[in-house]
Amino acid sequence: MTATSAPGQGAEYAATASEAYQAALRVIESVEPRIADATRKELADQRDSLKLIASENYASPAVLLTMGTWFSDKYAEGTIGHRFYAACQNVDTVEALAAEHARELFGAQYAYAQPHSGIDANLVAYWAILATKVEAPGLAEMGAKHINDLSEADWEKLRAKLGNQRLLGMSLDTGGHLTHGFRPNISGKMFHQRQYGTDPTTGFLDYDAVAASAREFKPLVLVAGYSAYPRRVNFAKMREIADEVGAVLMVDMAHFAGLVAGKVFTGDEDPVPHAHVVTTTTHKSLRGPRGGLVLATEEFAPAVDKGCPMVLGGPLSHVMAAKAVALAEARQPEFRTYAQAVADNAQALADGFVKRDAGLVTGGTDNHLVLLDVTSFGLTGRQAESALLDAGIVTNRNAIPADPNGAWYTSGIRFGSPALTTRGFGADEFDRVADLVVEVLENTQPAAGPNGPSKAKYTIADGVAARVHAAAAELLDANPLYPGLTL
Ligand code: DSN
Repeated sequence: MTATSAPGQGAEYAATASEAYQAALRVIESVEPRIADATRKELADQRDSLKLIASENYASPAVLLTMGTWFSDKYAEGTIGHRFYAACQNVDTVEALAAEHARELFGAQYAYAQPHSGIDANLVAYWAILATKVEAPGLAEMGAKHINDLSEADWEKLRAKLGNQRLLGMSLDTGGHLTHGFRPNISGKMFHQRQYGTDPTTGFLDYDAVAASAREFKPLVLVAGYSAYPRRVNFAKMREIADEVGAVLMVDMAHFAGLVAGKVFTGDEDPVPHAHVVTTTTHKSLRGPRGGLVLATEEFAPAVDKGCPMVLGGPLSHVMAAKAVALAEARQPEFRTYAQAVADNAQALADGFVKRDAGLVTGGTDNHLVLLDVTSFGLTGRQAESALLDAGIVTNRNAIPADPNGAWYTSGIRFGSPALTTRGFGADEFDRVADLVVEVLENTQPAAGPNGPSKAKYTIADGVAARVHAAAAELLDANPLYPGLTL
């Protein structure tokens, strides 16, 4: 395994993976050649572009191959050793290993590997909190042991109580996630929600303002964590706030789980010792398969363990197997080197932007992501995203705090370092990436629209996209994706 590249075990591992994929594609091709073609093209596209989407990465061949097995064919609703289907002994092995690796890696009391995605993990967490803090005491008050024993009238009372709880989370435009109480998302519908933001001057999280809002609103759930906030969070402080108002602290670490696993975030910045419940996806900086995970204290573990049937259906056993493989990789010492490089590289990218006078939300980063305010180039996020794509740079547009262009066109571009760090990029390459991004944006203009400048259309000065594409190709060729893998 190299220090920062996709974890392989040298040339033999790469050659074996290559053979495996060649064989798999021949099998697929014999049934639906267009899918084999699309699969080859996807690898080529991922190889030939600068992937800077903060929530993406490149999982190892071992992780990817683990997903393509007959575990996909097995139903296993229930939990380890307690299934609603027969013959789940091998799924039990898989799920127990995924949970064990997660507990050991993060130092958690309990881990649940079934959620199919981040939103599923958050739903399991919300309903586990409601079950523990509202349903269980409500049942006790009514003198019942199980909700099925309640009269219709009592059940309606309990349902009304479950649907009348409060959640305080970070707002979408300041970097929170839509599952943290955004009204169009179910989290904003099932809870009375209030959102906290960042300081309008600095862009940093203002803990005093969060505390003031929590004191006034008295939420059952305080959610910390982010998708587009380029700074670290002090989870010890968030726990103090939660304790003061009697709230449960839930942390969604989907974006930075790799930095927690790799011990870049420790002490007050590690959510696991401070939160009651922690959720994550497994495919972002953690570099595993696409899926979710919940960590919990013993208090919430029994309710989280009932994620199925509470919120989930049959677990994706093939993906749980791949989670176990990815978590085993993340427990290797090399993963710490990788995680530190992710943070160092994001810093190099931010420094590269700052020295080229590009405006950054909060002025920099101390995690894995950088949020560029593209109004400094006279562009919307949509125009910047498209122009960068023309030059082989894959990013996503993102709202910035109090975004004048709204959530569709936006005024920001979010960059992340996890994927290119996996390819082996270091600080010099990330500085060069900043240079290429600025070259594209400085040479892009909004096109004229019927009522003034368009928010979507743009023009790039002649030759710039091709020149940047060629320069990006040099960086990519020097840091190949899945070296040794030919299709
Ligand atoms: N789509 C993920 C992200 O990009 O942050 C989270 O939902």
